[in-house]
Amino acid sequence: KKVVIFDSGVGGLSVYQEIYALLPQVQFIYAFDNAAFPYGELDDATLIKRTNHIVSLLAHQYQADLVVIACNTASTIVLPSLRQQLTIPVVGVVPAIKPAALASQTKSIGLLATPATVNRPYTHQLVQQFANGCDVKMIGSTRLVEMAEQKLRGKSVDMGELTEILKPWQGVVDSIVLGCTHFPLIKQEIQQALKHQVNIVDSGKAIAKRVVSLLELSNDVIVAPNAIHNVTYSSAATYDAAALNKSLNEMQLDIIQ
Ligand code: DGN
Repeated sequence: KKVVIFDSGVGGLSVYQEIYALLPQVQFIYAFDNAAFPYGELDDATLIKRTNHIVSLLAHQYQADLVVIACNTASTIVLPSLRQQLTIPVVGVVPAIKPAALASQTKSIGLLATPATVNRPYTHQLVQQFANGCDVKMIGSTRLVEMAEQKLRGKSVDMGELTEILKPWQGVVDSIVLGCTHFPLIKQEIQQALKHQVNIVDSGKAIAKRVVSLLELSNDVIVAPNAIHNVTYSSAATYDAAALNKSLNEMQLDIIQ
C-alpha cells in the first residue's frame, strides 16, 4: 500500500509519525510544498487550486492508495474539491475541538492554529458543533509555524517569544487544541511557556486510526515492517536536507519516500 502525506512544510511529519507507528509496512511518500510555504498566508483560491493540482499529480504519479492532507490550513477548505477529483480516500486533518472541550474542567479552551485556520468558516462550524459549552479562545500564528520548522532544523525555540505569543492564555485555558500539524513538534515548549498545567490535544492519533480503517488493515496483519522509511524523526532530530531537496517539476516540491 502507498500513502501520500502532504503539507506545506515539515508539520505533516507529526502526523506521519503517528501513522507510521500503526502502519510500518506501508510505503509513505511525504511531500511538502516549500515553494508556497507558509499556507497560512495564502488566499483561499490559490490554496485550493494549488493543493488540488499538486495532490492529484502526486496521487497519480505514485499510484497512491490513500492521501492524507496533513495540514489544517488546507484541510479546512480543500477537502470537498479534492475528494471530487480523486477516486482514492482523502483523509484531512482539522482541529480536534471535541476532545479538548470534553476534557476541559474550567470550560475555557484554546485553539492554536494558523491565521487562516482560525478565520475559516469550517473552523467556526466545528466550534459551534463541539465546544460543549466551552469558551474557545483562538490564537492564529504563522510565527509558531516557523519556530516549529526551525526546531526540526536543529534550532532551539525562543521561549521568550513563545511566552509572549501565548500570554493571553496564561492561567486562562485548561485545554489546548493544536490545530496546526506543525505544533506537536513544539508541544513541550508550548506546555513550558504556559506556566500552568494544560491538557494538549492534537489530531495525529485519530488520523492514524482513520488511515488504518480506510486501508482495511489491522494491526493483526502486520507481519514484518518493510517500509521505505528514510525519515528518522524525533522531537530532537534534524533531517537530512539533501534528501529533502529532491524536487518535483517546477513546483519545487520536496519529496521523501
Ligand atoms: N501545517 C499546516 C497546518 O496544519 O495548518 C500549516 C503550515 C503553514 O504553512 N502555515
